[in-house]
Amino acid sequence: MLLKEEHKLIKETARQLANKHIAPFAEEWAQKKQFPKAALEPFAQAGFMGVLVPEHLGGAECDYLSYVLFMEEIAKADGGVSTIIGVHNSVGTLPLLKYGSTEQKEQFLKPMAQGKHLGAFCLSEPQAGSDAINIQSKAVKQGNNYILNGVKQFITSGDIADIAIVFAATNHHDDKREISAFIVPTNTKGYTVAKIESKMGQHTSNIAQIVLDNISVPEEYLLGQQGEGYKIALSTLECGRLGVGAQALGMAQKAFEFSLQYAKERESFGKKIFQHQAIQFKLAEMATELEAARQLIHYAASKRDMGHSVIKEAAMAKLFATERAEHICREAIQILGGYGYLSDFPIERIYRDVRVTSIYEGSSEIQKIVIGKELQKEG
Ligand code: COS
Repeated sequence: MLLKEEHKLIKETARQLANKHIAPFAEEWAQKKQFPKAALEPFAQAGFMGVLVPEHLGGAECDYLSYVLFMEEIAKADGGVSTIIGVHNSVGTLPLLKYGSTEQKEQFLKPMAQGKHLGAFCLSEPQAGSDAINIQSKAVKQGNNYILNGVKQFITSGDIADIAIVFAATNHHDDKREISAFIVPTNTKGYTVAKIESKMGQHTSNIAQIVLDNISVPEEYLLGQQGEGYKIALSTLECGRLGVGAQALGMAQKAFEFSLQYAKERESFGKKIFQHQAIQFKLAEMATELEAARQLIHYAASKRDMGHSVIKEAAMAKLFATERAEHICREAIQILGGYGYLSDFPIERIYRDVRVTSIYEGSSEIQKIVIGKELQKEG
């Protein structure tokens, strides 16, 4: 797929912003394990905190192809920051965009799209990640309010977000479990950041364990219909997965470019290491995998832009891009040899950052289940 001028412009704008406002500071943020929310301001100014949200609601009103191009560029600058921005733009704002009432869009989506409020997505729990239907958090109706109790796990930006989309069971009958989605401002009494997890990579982005301790929200904060939560979660994850594929692509592209440059400068056995066929074959394979991943992602995004469901295509794009990205980063380190293993060079960090992309928003194994389910329906 070749890009049109408008898409090239989005990519270039995102690249410039990321190079100016993320890349130079990412290492310092990662070392401190702290991300200053103020760093999102230039992205808000450009409309990139509501990439997919209509202009009248404060967003940039871009299509999905623009979104994945944008995400690739942000991830090239830093994987962790791309997760914060990606979660906000996809599973943070999309449930409100697709299922929110007019009032909910005005009250919650607009300030999110304008970049005034940051979003989080509270689905996973300590004992239920892939098995999302099995979440144990409960929401009980009391008068005109819902009372939420439970524990949420691996919540990106759980500590710095302003608005959380929280999923909880509104009944527990085994034959027909009912999950509902709620809008929870994180300053609501009972929203408790219990723990910031220590992890392998993406140190610019925190994941938190959130305890829902008798949180009371008015019934107006129910998103969609009661019992519609599982569908809301799965449909927003469908699009979120496109963004995660693009993140993996961006990180791998950065590792590839660094190793290519290195191979053209470093000498061994009397010539540039690029001239050794062993190295050239690696780079040829990496470049091919990158392009294949990019085409899968762009195809899925474009098909979505034409109004089609992309359950299978988004799963394929995420599966392929995230798995190959890890391989590309591995090979990039191999090309740098011992230097690739040092923190002085960026690739060991990218390798750690990219690892989680084949786990979050649906692991590779879940993507295969999703693809398999779709294949079963065909012909
Ligand atoms: N868009 C709209 N609706 C969708 C949808 C989509 N992309 N995907 C599923 N649905 C709907 C289905 O149509 C179905 O609705 P009905 O009950 O009205 O028919 C409902 O949602 C349930 O779909 P399905 O029966 O296919 O779901 P399963 O329980 O079989 O799904 C898996 C099982 C494992 C695929 C699912 O639980 C899943 O994706 N798990 C991973 C969750 C995840 O990504 N966790 C990480 C959280 S973010 S870190």
